[in-house]
This record gives sequence, structure tokens and C-alpha cells, in this order.
Amino acid sequence: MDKTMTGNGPDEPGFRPWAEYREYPPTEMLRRAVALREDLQRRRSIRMFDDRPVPREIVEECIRTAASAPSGAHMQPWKFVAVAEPATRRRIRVAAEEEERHFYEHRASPEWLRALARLGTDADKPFLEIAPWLIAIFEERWGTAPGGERMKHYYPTESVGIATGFLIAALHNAGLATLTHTPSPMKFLNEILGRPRNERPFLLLVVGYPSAAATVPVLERKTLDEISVFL
Ligand code: IYR
Repeated sequence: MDKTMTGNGPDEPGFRPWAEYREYPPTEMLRRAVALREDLQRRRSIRMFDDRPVPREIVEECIRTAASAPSGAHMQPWKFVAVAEPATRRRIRVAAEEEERHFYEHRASPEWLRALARLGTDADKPFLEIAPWLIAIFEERWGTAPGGERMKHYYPTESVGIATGFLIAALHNAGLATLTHTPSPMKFLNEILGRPRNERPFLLLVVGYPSAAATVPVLERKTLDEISVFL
């Protein structure tokens, strides 16, 4: 008997064969790996957005993709709040810029400011109002069971980080530009978006078309040799 099947074979209740799996021959695997690398390497963080609208159903599909990410004990400890309402985006901009002004003027160390200099960032965040969508991503620090009692979440931060990676890749694949924005602290997002106490703001994703005048800083990515070790 195949020991790996003990307790979770296809006849076991709660389990089924993984019928969606696709195996590719190694040459096709490599072709696909190269194609995805080339496509994702074109992604850049964009800070100059166009105000052209993006249909809601595209954002919905990308959020569905994000939610296919693995999560600790499959608790899916995430909430995606997609904001198109101009008044709400304005409130987010005002609150974020207040935090950012404090950051740039007081909180950031000289070392941190030096690290940011080549990105050309400052406390002004007009893109929070210009881009058609803001997706506020929240980490659920605990869940609620059907009976109302607290349910423990496992590795929620790692899980939400993985889902956010899926989301960024999905939006890029759809032809949209994104910016991962982390005004700190982000508690104001709970207030403005009416999110409960168990939801911790994880990241604010700015989504839309890049403006025709958008530029990106000239940056190098680390090489494979620098970032990996094969043993
Ligand atoms: N949150 C600030 C500062 C900032 C911090 C990091 I780390 C960045 O990679 C970029 C910016 C801002 O958004 O300007």
C-alpha cells in the first residue's frame, strides 16, 4: 500500500484527487518558467497614475486570484477592501499624507531617508486620489467561528503576504500598474473603512493605468547568484 495515501486517499471523506494538476514535459516547463519570469520582470512600482477608470470586474477577478494563495491551516486570514469612491480615496489620501509628513520630517532616520532618496518619494501622495482603485489589504489576526467564538489564525502575516504577491502578479498580468504603499501607522484605514478590531492593515495597494508621463527609477535587481544558493 502507498503509505503517502494513509488517511487521505481518494476514498477518504473530505478528500478528492487533484484533477486540476497539469504536468508539462521539462522543455515546456522551462518555456513557461521563462515566459513568466520575463513577464513579471516587466513589473515596476509606479507612482504616477492616470485617472482612467478600471472596470470593477477586473479587480474582482484579481482578488479571486489573490484568495487562491495558500494560508496557515487554510484560515484565509485576509480581507481585501477595494475602494473606488472618490470621497473615500480622498479621506485616505488626507490621512496618509498626514502620517507621511510626520515620517519624512521626524520619524525616518537619516539612513532610511538616504535609502529612499533614489526612489524620489516624498510626503505628497496625489496618486491615492488619482488612481481609480485602492485596495486596502487587511490581515485577520483572528477569525470568528460560526458560533461566534474566536478562531485562532496561524501564520496570518505570512499568509497575507503570499496572497498580496498573488494579487500584484494578477494585476500586472491584467495590464495594470500597482504601488505597494505602507503609510505607517495605518490604523486610520480601520476607521475610514469601518473595519473591525481583528483586522490589521497590512498594505495599501494603488491600482490603475500608469500616467503617460510615468517614469521609474533606474534600479538594478540582484542577480540569481546574489540571491540564491543551490546545494
Ligand atoms: N511610506 C513612505 C516611505 C517609504 C518607505 C519605504 I520602506 C518605501 O519603499 C517607499 C517609501 C512613502 O510612501 O513615501
